Amino acid sequence: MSATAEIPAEPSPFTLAADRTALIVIDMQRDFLLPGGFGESLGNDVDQLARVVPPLAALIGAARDAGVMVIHTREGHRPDLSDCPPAKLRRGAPSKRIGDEGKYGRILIRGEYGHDIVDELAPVAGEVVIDKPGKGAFYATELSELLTAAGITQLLVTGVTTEVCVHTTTREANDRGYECLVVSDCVGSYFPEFQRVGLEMIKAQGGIFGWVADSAVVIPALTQLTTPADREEAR
Ligand code: C5J
Repeated sequence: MSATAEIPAEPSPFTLAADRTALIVIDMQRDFLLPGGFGESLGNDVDQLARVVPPLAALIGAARDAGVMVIHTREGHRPDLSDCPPAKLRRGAPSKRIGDEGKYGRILIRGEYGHDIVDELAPVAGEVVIDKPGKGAFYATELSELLTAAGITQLLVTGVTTEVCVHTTTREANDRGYECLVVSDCVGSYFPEFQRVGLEMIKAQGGIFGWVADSAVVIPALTQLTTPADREEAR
């Protein structure tokens, strides 16, 4: 077993350290991804997000096999909306707002069907799920303490949407000193242009707040961190 693996990322190679890395899966929730859900009610093309699911499922599987910590997040609020700022509540299409009844229950409310993670990417026993009221995963959550306690210094960042919660979380993490590699085909935007530019922004200027690589190179690096015996043991 090797403790590190080199990923041919942009703008420069990224050295993945097995025991210091966590995979963070941001907001792969039914409300954002499923037809008829909140995301679609805002006029978005949910097919743009659906394409993230297969490569992300493979990446999560590789991280689990490598013993890399997997952390899931969900954007949402308490049923009484006490943690939802009025400015956020007022935003969006007037027909459908956070807390309103939607196709999958009350929109972005904890405990509702739509608030939970899509079946294909469901957390397994022992994986942490962080409920966050904001776009960034560090704001008003226990994420920072969790990562510090686990000795994590690198994040593989995935999920939706690229230009909103993925960017906000990556920027927050970068400012806190984490090395962030955003996995390009495992993040998604409703807007192809935002996807393209969102990824460009991360790796521009010498990697101004992160690295970018696709799962075709990240998965083999994760696999390199394990031996077949390790993988067998992890099952
Ligand atoms: C948005 C998110 N776009 N998870 N949330 O409102 O990116």
